[in-house]
Amino acid sequence: MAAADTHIEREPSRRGPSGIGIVHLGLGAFHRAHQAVYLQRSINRTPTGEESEWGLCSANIRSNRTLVDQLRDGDYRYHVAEFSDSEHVTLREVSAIREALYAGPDGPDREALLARMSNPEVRIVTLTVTEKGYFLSPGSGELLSDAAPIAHDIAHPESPDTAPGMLVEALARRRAAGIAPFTVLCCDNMPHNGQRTRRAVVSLARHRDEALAEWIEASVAFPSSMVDRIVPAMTDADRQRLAALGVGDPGAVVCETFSQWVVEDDFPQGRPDWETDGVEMVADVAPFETMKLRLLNGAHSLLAYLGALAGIETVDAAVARPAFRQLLQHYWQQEAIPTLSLPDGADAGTYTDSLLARFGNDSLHHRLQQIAMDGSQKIPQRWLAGGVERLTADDAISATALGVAGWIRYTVGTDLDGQPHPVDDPMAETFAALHRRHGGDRAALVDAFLALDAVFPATLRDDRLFAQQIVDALMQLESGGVEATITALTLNFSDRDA
Ligand code: NAI
Ligand code: CS2
Repeated sequence: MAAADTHIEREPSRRGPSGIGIVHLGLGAFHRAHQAVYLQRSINRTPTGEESEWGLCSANIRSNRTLVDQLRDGDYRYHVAEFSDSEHVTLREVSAIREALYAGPDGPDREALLARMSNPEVRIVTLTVTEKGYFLSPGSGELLSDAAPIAHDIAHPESPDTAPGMLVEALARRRAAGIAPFTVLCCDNMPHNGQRTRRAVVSLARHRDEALAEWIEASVAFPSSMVDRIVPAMTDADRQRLAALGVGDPGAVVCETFSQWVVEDDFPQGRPDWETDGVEMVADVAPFETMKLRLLNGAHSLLAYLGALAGIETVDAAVARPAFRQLLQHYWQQEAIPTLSLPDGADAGTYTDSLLARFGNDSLHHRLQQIAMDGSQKIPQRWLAGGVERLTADDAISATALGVAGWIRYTVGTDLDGQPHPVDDPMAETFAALHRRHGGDRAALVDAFLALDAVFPATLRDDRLFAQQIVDALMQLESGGVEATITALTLNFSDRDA
């Protein structure tokens, strides 16, 4: 895209003095484009000469040490390039991050991070460490205490490697010093993400000290939140097009203009006045969370697996095809929307129409491969929880069955033309073993995947009609291709927006 054709709005950041009141774990693209932007709005409103108390210390504990060093070298300033379309972008400067740390197992900053989290000025810890970063079984929600990083943190609680481990150690230090705890705010795409984070932290603490676990249970707030902004992983092409706009900072991110944050208002130690900056503070996030996870993320995952099998690269390229739009409408109207208790005032048709427009934004280049990663951690809340509700009501879930068939085929590691793609998932080795053992028998393969109780609830595992639907869809995909299979599924379905 030529810079000259682009309408650019520039939003400089105000960088007044700021204390550090929030620690964030997971200094990734989404954090830089979402939570940090809301905090920048708050800082920009702080009267000149006054100090904001809500500056950020943002840390990685798993990857991307380079970014930490680059942010430090760049005085923590970076740009968020918000594209409404390929000709219109807002270049928003963000300087809300005041400290960046790399506290990975091989990193220098673990003690600095724990000290910062134990500082009484820090009153909130937020997280975007991906669904797998909590080491909870996607199915049961129980702590995976046998997972190597968790086993490490059980054995070495004062030098943790995991996000739950960092939280437990910091809380233990605050308790020992008589310092009030911080509020823990999860910003990952999980249902009831505050309760799930609580479960991971309390379960891990229980391995260490029952009294500490009880104290956390009784004293620490874990509000849930629903977060929404499409922030694709940066590519070299993104960096080149930002350079053409005069943006060269290594921390820059590309995203859509849409942004939403709905947060349960439970912050005993206080919080920024987020309402002023567009955050919706509510008593119960669940209706917002379930709607978004099943309608946006559930559709994303359908596009990811079925689009990838068809050799399609990006979200916007997939929804440009009528068959894929028909599939989404079928899934939304027949399978997902009937399971929802919508937030007050929300209209499902308006919401899904807006999703199609957002998915069609061709300036984002949102790769299906990124969405396809970690499917074992995503499909339970995106498809399967709603699927259980529909099957219990004796309603067919053919689009969900097609999605599962597409996911199983995707885990082979090639598209339908044999083109390879990575299978980036904590359970990738398990999947490979199942394909080796059952690859020649589609029914046995599907039963073997359905028997993965970390992913599939027993209701779905035991439903023979659902299993047969998956087998049929898998064979249709492999014999007739993706779009023919979708068309056959949706043939008798009147589509509002095909
Ligand atoms: P990213 O790849 O840019 O960053 C991932 C972050 O997670 C990195 O800081 C990495 O160090 C950390 N991480 C990964 N595995 C970890 C582990 N096992 N333990 C601790 N930290 C770990 O990805 P991005 O875009 O920042 O997304 C992160 C999460 O944010 C997503 O998984 C999702 O839950 C949430 N999110 C992302 C959106 C997006 O469009 N990118 C939108 C809404 C939510
Ligand atoms: C995507 C999400 O990568 C994925 O799994 O479905 O990151 C999606 O972009 C966000 O949830 C949008 O808010």
